[in-house]
Amino acid sequence: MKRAVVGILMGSDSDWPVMEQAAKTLAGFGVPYEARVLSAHRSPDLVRRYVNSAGSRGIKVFIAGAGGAAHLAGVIAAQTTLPVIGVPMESKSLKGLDSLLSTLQMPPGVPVATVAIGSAANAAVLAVQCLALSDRRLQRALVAHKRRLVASTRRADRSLPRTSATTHGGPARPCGGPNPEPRTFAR
Ligand code: C2R
Repeated sequence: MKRAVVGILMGSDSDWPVMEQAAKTLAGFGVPYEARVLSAHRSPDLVRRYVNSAGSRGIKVFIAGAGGAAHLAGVIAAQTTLPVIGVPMESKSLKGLDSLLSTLQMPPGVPVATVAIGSAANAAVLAVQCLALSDRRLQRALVAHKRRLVASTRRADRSLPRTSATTHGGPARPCGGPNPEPRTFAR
């Protein structure tokens, strides 16, 4: 088995259903990773030990997911020169705004590249983009990824009712807002 190059860390195993999306996305790009539950609050020494040994073990990028007072990504960033990508978890009381701000609002000199709330898959794509800077295979895989995005958007575009005529005289869009202009341009 290849050595992990991405460390996926999370503050609790309750974060795994979201962080699993990062793992699956990395696997889709053929990027080896390791996933750990480590908490800056609950197991600070383990975080320090993990981060201090990560670079020499081959880790090149960290993805850190945490919720609420989400300090994990920042604490990792404080102790490494490797890039740290933060995933703010959606939280019950504040819907993830607490996680977002505590992951994102780092002091000057210690950045955490923060993705949207719960966007673990995007964190993985960003990690792949970091790795692709020195990896031609991953550069090609990212180009293919962009092509898939275009193809899926085109499919969605084709399946939309185009004009009021195609929806039997009803509104072109359901619920509420003003009808959009009929889209009559050629594809
Ligand atoms: P539990 O579900 O275990 O109670 O955890 C976790 O990321 C999780 O979203 C609730 C939430 O606490 C978060 N947590 C942090 C940190 N450690 C755990 N924000 C940390 O070190 O930042």
